[in-house]
Amino acid sequence: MKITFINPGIGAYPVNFKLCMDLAGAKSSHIPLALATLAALSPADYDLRIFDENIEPLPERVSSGVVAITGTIMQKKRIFEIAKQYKSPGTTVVIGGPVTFYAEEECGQSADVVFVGEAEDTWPRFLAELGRGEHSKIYRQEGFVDFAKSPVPRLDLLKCDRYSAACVQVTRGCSYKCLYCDVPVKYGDVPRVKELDQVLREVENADRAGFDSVFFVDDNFTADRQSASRLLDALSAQRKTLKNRMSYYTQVTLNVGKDEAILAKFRKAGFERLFIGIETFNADLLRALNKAHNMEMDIREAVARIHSHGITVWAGIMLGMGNGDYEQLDALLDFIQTTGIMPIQVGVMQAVPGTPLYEQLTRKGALAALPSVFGSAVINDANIPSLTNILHPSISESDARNLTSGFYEKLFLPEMFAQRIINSSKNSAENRVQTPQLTWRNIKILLRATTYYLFRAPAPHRKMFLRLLGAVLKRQVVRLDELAFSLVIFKHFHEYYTATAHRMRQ
Ligand code: B12
Ligand code: SF4
Repeated sequence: MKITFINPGIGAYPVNFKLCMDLAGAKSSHIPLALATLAALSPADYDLRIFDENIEPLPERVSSGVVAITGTIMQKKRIFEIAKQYKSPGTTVVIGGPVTFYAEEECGQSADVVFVGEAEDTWPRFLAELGRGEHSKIYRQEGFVDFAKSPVPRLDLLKCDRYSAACVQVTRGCSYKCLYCDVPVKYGDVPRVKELDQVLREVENADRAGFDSVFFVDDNFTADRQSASRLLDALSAQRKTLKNRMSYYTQVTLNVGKDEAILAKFRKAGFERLFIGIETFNADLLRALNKAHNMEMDIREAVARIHSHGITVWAGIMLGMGNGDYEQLDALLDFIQTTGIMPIQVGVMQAVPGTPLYEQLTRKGALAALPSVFGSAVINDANIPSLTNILHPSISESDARNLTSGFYEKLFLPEMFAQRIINSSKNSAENRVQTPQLTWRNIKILLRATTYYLFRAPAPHRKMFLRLLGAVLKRQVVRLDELAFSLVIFKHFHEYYTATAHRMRQ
């Protein structure tokens, strides 16, 4: 049996770094882990191919028994086009992935078979049933799979040299219950953890495949602190045995700031960045979002503490949470500047079906009827129906758009960004200089970034680059590895948020 797995192409989004891949020397930032996992769940003697439209054109036609398409809600339109393109009498077209959580019916209209939820149990069952000619239309995971059953993903089927980073998933689920978040709902509120040995094997595979960077894609890496701590120790020990000097990053909660021991372990294991949903500095809002764990210590101090371990805080910030947060945008900007948070993902809050927030707002009658439940999840599409599906009595849609777009523009002004890098260095690990590893790959990235800033970038960006070089000479910036990274991603952030702000105003 031949199976063709497909990851549909997607435009620029805040954290897919599409607009700086030219500097990074890759076609796409992260591997499609779901497809490599599904391939590993398929019988080894099947003819398996993975195509990722983000790194290569898709074949015009495929002569495959099964075409299996993954994707998020943002890829929906393209998923359906591809499903249509490959539909033919001898081919079973299958759609799975996060998109099916929210668009199950639509997916069912485009595909022969739809998978909802995790597929470690359902995918092998489907293949067996297909072999007997008796498969179902919908495969739905009831409850949660035994995560120990999730196999080592087949990186050998990916064109690894076209990606910046590999992905490894250690846990699924989160025991917190932030009001707006679908992770505990979709993946469970008791974290499930993969076997430590398997995680190490997956990292080793990434190393062998030539990666020097791994994103641990857990929604909350320290959800089970004990096993996270054990894994960090094991990763530290493993580091010396790897071919490449690995740099890691993952997602955690802000209260990691009060845990000096685990921060030291993160650093020792090679973690450069931690993505943290800070969302807001407003205590009332955090409480309303059921996110009091962000206030277990002073938020500024928590950020400074993490920076002091030589680890970059990568913040998720949300707007449109009500209670007048739009009136506090200047204070929010000041918070971001003074804490020196460089990479930031800013979004407008939406009520995702299945979350406590969605239930609450439905009861209150505060949800707009939109063509897409997500409103701005399709912000890159030509017709943005609305910023969000949440109705705010205190602010009009046009005011919200103006304020949000103004905020986006200011956040990635070159002078603001440069100052943040300098501010973040103030706390960096006793001002210890950290240099990027001088591999041929990194040298090429540095050369590309330097050429870009000196000769191709707009004048204010060149000025920012020169100011930062000056700051390095004055030892105001000491994390040179992170500076190189920041200069690369700034191009993406600036272009993305400027273009989005522009579209929002239209
Ligand atoms: C890693 C990650 C990324 C990476 C890499 C994405 C990539 N290469 O695909 C980066 C950082 C680039 C990224 C970007 C974004 N992401 Co993201 N990301 C994730 C994250 C944390 C892990 C995904 C992952 O690899 N999981 C591990 C694999 C093994 O699990 P899985 O994908 O769920 O697959 C399982 C099942 O779903 C199923 N399955 C999946 N596909 C298919 C296909 C078939 C045919 C079948 C049968 C089964 C099946 O089988 C798998 C095994 O059980 C998830 C959160 C999460 N917990 O999953 C969010 C998540 C996928 N991202 C999300 C979002 C919103 C985004 C962004 C828009 C954020 C932004 N504002 O910029 C962007 C753009 C999306 C894009 N596709 O480019 C949302 C998607 C929401 C939705 N319902 O569609 C998620 C679910 C987070 C959330 N809870 O909201 N993301
Ligand atoms: S801590 Fe993060 S993953 Fe956990 S419920 Fe809150 S937002 Fe979701």
